[in-house]
Amino acid sequence: MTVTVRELSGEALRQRIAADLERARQRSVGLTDALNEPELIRQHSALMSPLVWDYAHIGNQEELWLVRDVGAREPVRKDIDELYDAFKHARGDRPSLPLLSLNEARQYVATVRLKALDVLERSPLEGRRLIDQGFAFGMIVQHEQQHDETMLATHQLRRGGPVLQASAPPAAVVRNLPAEVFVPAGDFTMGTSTEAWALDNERPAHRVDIDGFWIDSVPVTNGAYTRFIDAGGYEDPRWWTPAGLAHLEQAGLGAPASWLRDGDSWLRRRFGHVEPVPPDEPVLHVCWYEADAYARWVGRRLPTEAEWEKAARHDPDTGRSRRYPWGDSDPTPERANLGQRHLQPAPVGAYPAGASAYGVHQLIGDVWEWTASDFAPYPGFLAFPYREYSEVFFGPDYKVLRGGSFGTDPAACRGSFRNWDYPIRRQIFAGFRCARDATADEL
Ligand code: AVJ
Ligand code: FE
Repeated sequence: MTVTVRELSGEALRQRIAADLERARQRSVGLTDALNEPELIRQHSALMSPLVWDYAHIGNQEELWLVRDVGAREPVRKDIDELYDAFKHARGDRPSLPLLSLNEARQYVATVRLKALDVLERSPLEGRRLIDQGFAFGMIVQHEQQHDETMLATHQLRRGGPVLQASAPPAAVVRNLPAEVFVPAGDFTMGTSTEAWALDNERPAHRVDIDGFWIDSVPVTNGAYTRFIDAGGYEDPRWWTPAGLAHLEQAGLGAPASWLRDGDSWLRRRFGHVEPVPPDEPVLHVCWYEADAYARWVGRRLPTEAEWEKAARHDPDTGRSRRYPWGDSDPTPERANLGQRHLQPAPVGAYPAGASAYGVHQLIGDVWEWTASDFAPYPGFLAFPYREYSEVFFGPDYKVLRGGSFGTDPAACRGSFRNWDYPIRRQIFAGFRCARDATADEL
C-alpha cells in the first residue's frame, strides 16, 4: 500500500479496491474460523453481538451499498435486512433472533462478494459522489474492517484458551524520549476535504486556532498507570468527576479490564493467555473516566481532539496537515502497529519512524486514545451517505477516540479518522495520553 487511493484511477484503482476487499475478508474468515459454531452463536458479552451476527451483517451492508445501490442489482436476500440492521435490535437481543446459521452466513457473504466484484468491474469510479474515487467500495472495506476490530474485541472478552496467533510486537528502540513535547499556539487544518475514503464526520477541512499546549510524547504505560492504582487513585474522589465517581462505584472498578491481581503484581488476560502486565506497553482497556481521573492525578488533562490532531498532523515547516504523523504515505509495519499483525500494543519507543513533525510517537496504531472532546460535527458537516453512520451519534453522550489500535486495519485509520464510544466503555482497545496548558512564560 505505497500508492494512495487518490493517485489511482481506472484499472489500478479497481485492483487496489479488490485487494482491500480481499484483505478484509481474509480477516473476517480468520476471526470466525478460529471458533466452532456454538462459540460463534454464543454471546460472549452483553456488549457484543454473536460473531455470526457481525459476519452476516458485514455481507448485508455490502449488499445494500455495492450490490443494490451502486450496482442497481436485484436483492440477494431482502428478507434478512431487518435482522442485520444495527438499529433494529440491541446487541443483547441479537442471539435470540432467527439469524443465519454459520453455513448460511458463509454462503450469503460469498454470494454478495461475487456480485460486488462484478459491480466493481462494470462501474465507473468517477461521477456521482458515492462512486467517485471508489468511495462506496472504500466505505465497505472500512465497514468490514471496523467489524473485524469489533470481532477481535469479542475474542478478547471471550473466556477460554488462545485461538488466535500473531507474532510479538517490536521492542522499544528509543528509550530516552522527552516526557512531553510543546506545540505552539496557532491555527492548523483539522479534518479533510481531499482524503478519498474519509468518512462524513472527518469532513470538511477547516482552520482551527488553538493555544500552545504540551502533549505526552508516548501513550500512558501500564507501569505509570499501576502507580496510580498503587497510590489509591481509584479510592480518592478528588481525581474523579461526579459522573466518573458514580460509575466507578456502581461498576466496582479497581484496575483496567482484563487485569488480575497476583499478590503484589498484576497479570492480564489477553486473547486466552494469562501473562504479567508489561510495564512499558501503553495501558489498554480503560474507560474515559479512568483516563480522565489518571490525568487529573498527574496534574494534567486529556488532550482535546483538536490538540491531538494538530500534534499528529500539523507540519510547522509547510503549514499543512499531513495524512499521517510521518507524512502522506500509507502506513507500513515500520511506522505503526496496525492490522492485527501483533495482538497487543508495542512498548513505547517501538516506532520512531512513525513520529509526527513535533516528535510525538505512536499516535497511529497500538491503542485508540481517548480525547477530552464530545463527538460533534465539524462546521459545514453533511451527512453522507447515511445519517446513521455519524450524525445520530453527535452530542454529549459520546467521547472521541483517535489514532487506531493494533486491531485496526490501515484502511480504517488515518490522521483525520474519528472513533467514538460512551465514556464508560472498556471493551475497545483504548488507552490515552495526557496534555496540559502552557504556562504564561511558555506562551
Ligand atoms: C465508528 C466504530 C463507532 O462500530 O459502532 C460499524 C463503526 N458503523 N457499523 C461502530 C460502524 C456501522 C462504528 N464505530
Ligand atoms: Fe455495521
